[in-house]
Amino acid sequence: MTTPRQRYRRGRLAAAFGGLAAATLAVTLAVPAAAAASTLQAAAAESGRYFGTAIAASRLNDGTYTTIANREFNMITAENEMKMDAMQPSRGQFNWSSGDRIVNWARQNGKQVRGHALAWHSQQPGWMQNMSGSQLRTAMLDHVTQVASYYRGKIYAWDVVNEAFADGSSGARRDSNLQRTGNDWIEAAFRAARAADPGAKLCYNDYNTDNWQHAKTQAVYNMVKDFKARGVPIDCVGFQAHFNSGNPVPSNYHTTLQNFADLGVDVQITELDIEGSGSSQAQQYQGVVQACLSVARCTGITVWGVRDTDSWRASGTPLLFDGSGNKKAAYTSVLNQLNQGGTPVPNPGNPTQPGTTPTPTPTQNPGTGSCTATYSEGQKWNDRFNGTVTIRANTAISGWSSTVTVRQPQRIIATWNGSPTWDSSGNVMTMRPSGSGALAAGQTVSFGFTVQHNGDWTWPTLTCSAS
Ligand code: G2I
Repeated sequence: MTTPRQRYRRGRLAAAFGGLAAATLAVTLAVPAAAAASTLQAAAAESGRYFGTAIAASRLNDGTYTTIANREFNMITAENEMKMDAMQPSRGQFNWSSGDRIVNWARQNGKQVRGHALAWHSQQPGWMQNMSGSQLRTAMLDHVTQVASYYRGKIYAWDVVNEAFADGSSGARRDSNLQRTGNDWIEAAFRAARAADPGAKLCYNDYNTDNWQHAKTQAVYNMVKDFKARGVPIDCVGFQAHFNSGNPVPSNYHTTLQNFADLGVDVQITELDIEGSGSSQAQQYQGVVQACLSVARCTGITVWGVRDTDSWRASGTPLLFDGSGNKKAAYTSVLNQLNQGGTPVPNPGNPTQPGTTPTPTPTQNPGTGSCTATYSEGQKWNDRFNGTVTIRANTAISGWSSTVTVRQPQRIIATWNGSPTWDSSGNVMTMRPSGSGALAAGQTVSFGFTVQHNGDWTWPTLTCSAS
């Protein structure tokens, strides 16, 4: 009898040693399973998933809070600081300070960031609440572009649009000033976000979309299906997962997550909290974790706060730590369930569909450039991946240089087919041709590198500059 965790580890070993003889494989099967992980992030990482929390900038001075957050979580969402009203309090005047505090804290501690949220009917600054029509549409798209551009390269996934569907049985869009600008406002927001930060996964995020039978769930599903069919750039769907006795975890939760994943998007549990206490709360948490672990494209879980007292609904004691920072029964059930392992996430962190040939992402040309750098994925291992950059001369050029920027905690550990130099941070490699860089118009040349990813599978960002 094997546990799912052991089966998972064997799968990874078998994959890692694929191609070797069965006799060798038999030896690898004898390797004992590692001890259970002791933190949420480490346990989730065993199957390629992240475990995150919402963070409030105002609590970053609280040592108990930051100690727990740093130890247990590796994905951070700003609870309020990156919403529209916080980011652009006056039209055209952006206030990055609180958002930056959270993003910087996350990055300094080796964590990734979910951006929340670019466009939402709620938490709009006053000046936007009073707008309508094409003026509002333009202002919304400008906001999406500015914010996603500012944080470009630092965001694992953006909640591009939040809560755009109505509750109840209508299956309709929620009425809002944004909706009244035209039904295509959502796809317009996604296109603007993709253009601004091509490396971030782009999510639609909502609540009350957990039960597969509900009209709202079906309506969101149909929108995502339509977006995928028409090529609207959507990579993921966020399930907020705010549960209580009136809105319990549905028994068909796994079905919901799997059906969305089958559309070709990642699914993420983005704002999990469950009101209650003791073993009943613990069991419900376990059920949610189990549902995510059983869906290959459920890439991670975020809880909506650290301690009960940090919660937006503190009286419901909905989180994993009590007000003193002690682990609750719910914490233990989540950790144990994560330690059972799950269906491994294919290509964690990668915005393209697993198993498909990745479409190279053209970089923005830096001004004078008459060359273009495109990235394509190479082989992947547990701890590292290879990438290839193809330089294409758009006109005849006499030389080129290309920067490859990885983000902490990633590190480039090997390169080939070029002469690299490095900036002081070690994150930016500038590659130049080893010999002559002259290329005829339309000619291409490639170089490659290995990234030790340390849990972050985001593609590097590229530039190309010609001489
Ligand atoms: O309502 C729960 C969540 C539902 N999904 C979207 C999330 O963005 C939302 O989060 C909550 C925050 O947890 C609250 O903290 O969103 C609320 C509204 O944006 C947040 O509440 C706000 C209060 O409305 C403000 O009065 C307060 O100044 O929190 C602010 C900071 O404490």
